Amino acid sequence: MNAVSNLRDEILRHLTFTLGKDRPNATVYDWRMALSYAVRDRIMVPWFDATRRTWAEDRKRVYYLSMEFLIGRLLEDAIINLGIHHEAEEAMAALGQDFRAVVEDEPDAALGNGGLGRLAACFMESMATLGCPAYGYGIRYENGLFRQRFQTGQQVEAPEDWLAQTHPWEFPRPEAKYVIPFGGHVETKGGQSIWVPGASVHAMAHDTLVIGWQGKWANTLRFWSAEPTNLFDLERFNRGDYTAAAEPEVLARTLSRVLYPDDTTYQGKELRLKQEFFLTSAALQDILRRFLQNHADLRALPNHVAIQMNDTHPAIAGPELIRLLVDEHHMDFRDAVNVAQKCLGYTNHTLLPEALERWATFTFGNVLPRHMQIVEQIDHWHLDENHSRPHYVGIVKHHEVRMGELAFIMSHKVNGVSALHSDLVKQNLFPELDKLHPGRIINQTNGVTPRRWLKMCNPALSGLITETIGEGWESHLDRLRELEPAIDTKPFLADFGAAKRQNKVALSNWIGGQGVSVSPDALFDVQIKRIHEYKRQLLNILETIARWSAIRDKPNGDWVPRVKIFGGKSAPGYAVAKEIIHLINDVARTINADPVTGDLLKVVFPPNYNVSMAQRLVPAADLSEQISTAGKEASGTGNMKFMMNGAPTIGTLDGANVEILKEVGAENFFLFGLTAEEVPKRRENPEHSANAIEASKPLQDVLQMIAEGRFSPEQKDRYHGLVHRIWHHDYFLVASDFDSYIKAQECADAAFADRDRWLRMAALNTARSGFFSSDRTIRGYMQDIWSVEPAI
Ligand code: 26Q
Repeated sequence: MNAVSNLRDEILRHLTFTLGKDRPNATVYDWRMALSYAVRDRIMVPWFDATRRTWAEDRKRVYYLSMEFLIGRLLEDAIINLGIHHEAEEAMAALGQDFRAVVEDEPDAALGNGGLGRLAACFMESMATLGCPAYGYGIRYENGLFRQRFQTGQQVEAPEDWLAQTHPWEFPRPEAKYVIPFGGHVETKGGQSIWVPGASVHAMAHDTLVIGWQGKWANTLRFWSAEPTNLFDLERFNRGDYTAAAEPEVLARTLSRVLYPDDTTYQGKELRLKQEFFLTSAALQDILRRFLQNHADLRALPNHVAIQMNDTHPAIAGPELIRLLVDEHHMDFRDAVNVAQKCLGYTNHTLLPEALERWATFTFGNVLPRHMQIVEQIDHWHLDENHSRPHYVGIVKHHEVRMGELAFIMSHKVNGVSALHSDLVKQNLFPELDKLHPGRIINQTNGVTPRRWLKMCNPALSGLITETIGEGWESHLDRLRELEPAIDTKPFLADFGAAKRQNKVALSNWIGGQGVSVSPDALFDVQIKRIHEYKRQLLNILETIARWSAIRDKPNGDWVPRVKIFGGKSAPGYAVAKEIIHLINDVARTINADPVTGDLLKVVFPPNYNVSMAQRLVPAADLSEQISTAGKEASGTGNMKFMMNGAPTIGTLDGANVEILKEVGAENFFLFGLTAEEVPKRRENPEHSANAIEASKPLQDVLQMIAEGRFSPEQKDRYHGLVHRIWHHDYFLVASDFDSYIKAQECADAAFADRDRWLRMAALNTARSGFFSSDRTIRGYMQDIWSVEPAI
């Protein structure tokens, strides 16, 4: 009771003295801010303690460089990790406020596109939980990932403005500011290269605190915002060059303005390269400054600093670190390469050729002339060391700088993000470099934080877990295995089913608020992720149509009611993905209005999928759709969230699905489709999709319905192009996997109809999900890549 009234008093104090609001006039926003400040106050002591101890013990620090941190909401996360959830709820109730409404008033910080950015956020939380001294470095985009609306079923983008309101979780650090140079040319004096930049901006730090589980440790997530070095170039101005005089300011205003919303097709935009250098240079200058505060010899840097590159986006870190060491600290080039390699690690997240970063040497040389020289020097040095290789793969080829090869050569470890993916990185992406540097490529299977993705988003199930196996599982997720004996008992399964049902009822109400009524007794089948051809939302919607058609043929059949839930954004310029969104919405409109199928089939696609929406959908899911073309999804992390929350997977042998299947057992997983080995073989037959369609009556019928305009009566030929592509250019093998997918879906229906069997499967998914905690992943990075010890 005392704890509650203390917190209540602190909230009121902030309402009055920080926000200047009188209770009767306070809005939800005011209450959220007051609660946020009261909670934030409690993180200060662990935060300062952690920083002080790291200094005092001169610990090695991890620096996680990422262009994306998809952190979502922070208030409830802080409350959960501080262990004050009950106090906070009761304090808000005592103040006459609805805790959920207050917490949900917070806008998501959407500084990322999807998996890669969310992984960075989970890693930050796990590093804080494990007491790994770490800094995240990112860009403080003024506009995060765009907001999505549907207009006549089509995606429309609007700018996102998370900073429109005060962001209570950051501290501006005007004293932490670095000059970031761009362009210009390089002069040589006495054998030394001197970069004479043509422009520069300032990078200014904003620190966000990251609190670990139980508040035992806290780290810093440092976001850089760009500022003009001088508002107006007076010299140019006085020469009468008025517009040019404002250029530096324009560059600064655009640099940290917006997140690139494309997560699969690399476009080679100069501004993107500038953003990447901006982040990387600011981070490295900050790292060296911190190191030099209590060390003198930069050759010792690798003993104190581990730098992880989240994909190739910060891969300019290699050349930039060498530049700082050689040009500014007068280290010998070979020594600098050696130091940089020992510090750097590179995580690869994709095999898709269209996503690999390559910069035209023209662009690269214009933006970073000194780095262009260094890249060539690295290339020559590496070639010298490995001459006589028949298939030598260089960094610069065909007038392009290949960032994957650069990151590989500059790192002491390169890792993939699932067992299958890491094998494919070796075999397909860097086969030559793997032979030159055996052992450099390793695997670190992704994970997700169980604090946000189980404890916080699913209080019903978390409560049952704690009742069953006691406290402490949140940071020792392998302990979920202790649930297994209970799974064979009726009362536990009944409670497990009740928790799931509670979540489904809550979701049904929310979906009802969006204008579609769904029954919580139906099977909730969920596919939420970015819209991409390789992820095959198309396969899912084709199956939906086949199901609709089958029910209509036999309306009194013994059907298992389904709700198909989709969520996700398409890159704004990705026309094919946008067409798939349109089709899903058209199909939803048609099916949801059909009285024949009624509650037997509903399709919902709530707009603007984001982290907070995922926290709503995942706990209520019965079935997790992970149906990418085998070999294309590096890992997936949504798959792990569903598993933890007791939703079995229907999926292909792709990414981390392979490991999920291994952990949970084949009898608790709905497997279908071609394997990563079979996929390229199938493509060798140019008729593969026509053959598959001709062999499948249901697929023929589905394609016929779409082509006839059944779902687009106002424009009957709307999907002619789409249907034509399935027949003749089906690169992602939707047709080839269709029948096998239908069968797997029928197995899911049959399993769901047997309630006890289903509950057992679902509960076993939770019980066997311990491996997918990001704590396990981070321990792997700490041991195999960073060589750092936990401080707690
Ligand atoms: C590159 C150049 C220019 C502009 C943008 C980009 C860009 C941005 C984001 C390229 C790729 C991304 C994001 C990739 C991504 O999210 N990959 C996912 O990473 C997850 C975490 O490892 C995996 O689980 C997913 O399988 C993988 O698709």
